[in-house]
Amino acid sequence: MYEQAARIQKLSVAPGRRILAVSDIHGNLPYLRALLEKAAFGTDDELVIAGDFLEKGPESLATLRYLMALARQGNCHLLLGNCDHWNDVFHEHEDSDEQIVQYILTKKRGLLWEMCNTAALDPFEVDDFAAVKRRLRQLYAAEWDFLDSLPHAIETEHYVFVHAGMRPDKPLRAHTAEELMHCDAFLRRGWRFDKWVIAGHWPVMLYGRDTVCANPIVDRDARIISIDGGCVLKDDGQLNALLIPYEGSEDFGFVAYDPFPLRTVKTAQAASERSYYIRWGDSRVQVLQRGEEFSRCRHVRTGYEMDILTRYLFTGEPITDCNDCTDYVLPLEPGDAVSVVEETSRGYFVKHKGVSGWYFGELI
Ligand SMILES: [Mn+2]
Repeated sequence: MYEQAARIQKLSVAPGRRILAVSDIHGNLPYLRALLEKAAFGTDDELVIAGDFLEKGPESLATLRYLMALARQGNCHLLLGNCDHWNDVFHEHEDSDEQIVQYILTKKRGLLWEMCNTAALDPFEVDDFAAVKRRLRQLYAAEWDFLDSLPHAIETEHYVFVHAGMRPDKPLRAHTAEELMHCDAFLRRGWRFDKWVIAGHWPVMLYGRDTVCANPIVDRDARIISIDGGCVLKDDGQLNALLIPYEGSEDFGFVAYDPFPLRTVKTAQAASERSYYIRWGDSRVQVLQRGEEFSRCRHVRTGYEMDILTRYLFTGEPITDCNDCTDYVLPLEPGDAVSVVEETSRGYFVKHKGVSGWYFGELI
């Protein structure tokens, strides 16, 4: 379904206008609103939404409509990610229907689920999904037309914005949609570019080794900027806006939003000498001792042992997968601001400047 040639949109940015890039909102409208407010997004800025604004989170339809309204103002530009390609699915013939129905019924969220609910169509009663598709196409014509109009990449004079990545060995316009939307671990491929490539899709913390950091990664050798802060997908995730002061600038900054309450560190704490980050895709652990609040676990692949919040374990089995977690103890000074992700009987799991870890002292 993605074998089609990628649609590329050229964007010319007037001198002096700031560019903001946000990716992977995943239906989290409150984060998006708060982030744009924090970044003081206004009519003098250009905003690029680098795909995956839909699915996984709670408000795909409202997020889509909010972005449609911003786009009508003329300074918000969206491109499609792998979670936003529903329109292409709609144009496919019926072989894909069964998959779509399965997706809706197992996830019970996402754009189609919300559209069905809003239109009082019961997706559980579906036996003629082709008819449901026709009905949704009629009822939400404006939304589908808007999605239909979106490109897979946006190119300015100095930057290429894509959802997941691109190849260095061919021009942007020679890519398929699939190549731009499904390039996993883009930063790990050893590719370098002439123009800066700004991409989401792969939560940036997955590039970390033993610690968890949600801030954008600017790789100046590769000329790649990875911006997905793990919004919706990670318990301690955030929504990032990359800030480019003007077209051609390499003075990249960012603002990030997460909803966790801010507190102040009272007592200093040194960093742990070792730590590990158990993450999605490599999260199989053996439960050595299951406790009420924490369980002692051994990461199966590496043998690393740590205590994990018991509710982070996916099942009650002795071998199970778990939420992303770390035992890293953050280096902190009195007066440091931290946001509190988890409050436990042992201490706080916090974020400090985008880095997640434990704090066992007192907070003000
Ligand atoms: Mn994606």
